[in-house]
Amino acid sequence: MDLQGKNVLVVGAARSGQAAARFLAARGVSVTLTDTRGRDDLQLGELPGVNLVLGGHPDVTTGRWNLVVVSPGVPFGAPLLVQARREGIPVIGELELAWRFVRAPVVAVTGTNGKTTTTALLGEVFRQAGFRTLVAGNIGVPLISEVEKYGPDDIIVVEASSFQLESVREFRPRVAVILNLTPDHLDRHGSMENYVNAKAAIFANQRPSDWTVLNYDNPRTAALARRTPGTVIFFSRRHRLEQGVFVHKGQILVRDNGVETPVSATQAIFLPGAHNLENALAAVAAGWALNVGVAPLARALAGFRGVPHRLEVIGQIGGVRYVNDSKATNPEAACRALEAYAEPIVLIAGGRNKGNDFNAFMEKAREKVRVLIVLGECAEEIVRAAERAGIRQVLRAADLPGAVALARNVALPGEVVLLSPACTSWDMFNNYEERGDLFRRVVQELAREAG
Ligand code: UMA
Repeated sequence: MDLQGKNVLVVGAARSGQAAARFLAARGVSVTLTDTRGRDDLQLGELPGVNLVLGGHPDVTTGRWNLVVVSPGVPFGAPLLVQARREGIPVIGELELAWRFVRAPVVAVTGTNGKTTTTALLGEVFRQAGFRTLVAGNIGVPLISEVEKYGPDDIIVVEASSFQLESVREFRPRVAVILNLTPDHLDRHGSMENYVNAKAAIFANQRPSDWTVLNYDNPRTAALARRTPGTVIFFSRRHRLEQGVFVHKGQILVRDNGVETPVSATQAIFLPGAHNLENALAAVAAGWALNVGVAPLARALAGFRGVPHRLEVIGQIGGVRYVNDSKATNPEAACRALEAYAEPIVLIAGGRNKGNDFNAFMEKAREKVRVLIVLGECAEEIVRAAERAGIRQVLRAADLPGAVALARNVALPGEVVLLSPACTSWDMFNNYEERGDLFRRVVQELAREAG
């Protein structure tokens, strides 16, 4: 991508925007970083050679700008971007910018839930297979910040969100993985169709020599087999496939051109829950596509301990297990967390609703949850769904430390206190990591007090 002599406007000065601006400035490109938020509300790092326009955006109708690079959190329909496109200025996302500088084969992972776990697990698979491996993207490391350090003999595993995929153009992973598709981010995408289309961009530029890994058990995902130009590898937890990766008699098997290869016993997978089995099947399919071999796959499945904020066990206090699932920012993810435990649960949920319905979540909670503690902007919406589902024990907390204190009071030995909010953190925190970190700190403090 020739950027010499170009004026580039980078929109959004959080992690992605700062990384993109730094990358461009280091290459001598004239770059301006802009954010609606002011300096005091941003955590700006060193930005040598970057012009800043903060507390609002510059005029894009002056003819000055040749390219706009947008952060994932900026809606594609934001007035500034609409105007830029009207002016004929190309608008691309940080992921697409990074793509133009990629030299390593890319495995990209998307889906409504399980992206982060599967991305991290695949990182482990390729490391076990001896590859220098970068794990980046929505998982928290903007791809642009590391992309140039990896060459053709290495591997890049990218977690790609619908926000990032909405603004790609030429992005073409060697392997594209779509784990599942259920309603999410509808406040931003407007409809399920738009959301699915954003996700489908992950394979839009693929060719038959590339691979598309799809969940056979999830109808919306399986249907994408008809749309991808890549070669499909299905995975299934429920069906014995003619071709693909599946579970049979407690074994993960790959069936490829009529030959069945056992990879691992499902019991050997460390992470709990049916959803993690699906993540494991997807990782096996992606690893298989790139010929990593059975041994590294099996080692990765047995050794991988999960990622922070995803069913992360913080500790035990008085026989009660405390689990941080702050990354569950939608009801579907929170339902999967509930399903992962046989013990009665004290659930902490609530935050900002992304346009989701809580009824099915509360139906599931009625089976699993003994006490529900709600907090955040949509607390009352959850309470109403809980009432409809017939959940009796509902408590309200003013904030997260208050919710943990309530949970400590009501939880009985043998139970699980689970933070699985089903909502984004954006009403009270900058991101789910901050929310999960606070939960961890508060629980650890309680554990110290308890001796
Ligand atoms: N802004 C403007 N103008 C606007 C709108 C927003 O200037 O019109 C500004 C905001 O004030 C903000 C910035 O634009 O400062 C947007 O930043 P961002 O939200 O993109 O934050 P980053 O730190 O760059 O984080 C992003 C991803 N965030 C989102 O998609 C919301 C991170 O995913 C990702 O880890 C990171 O890039 C690195 O790739 C987080 C996330 O919540 C984990 N993702 C969603 C999810 O997983 O459900 C999609």
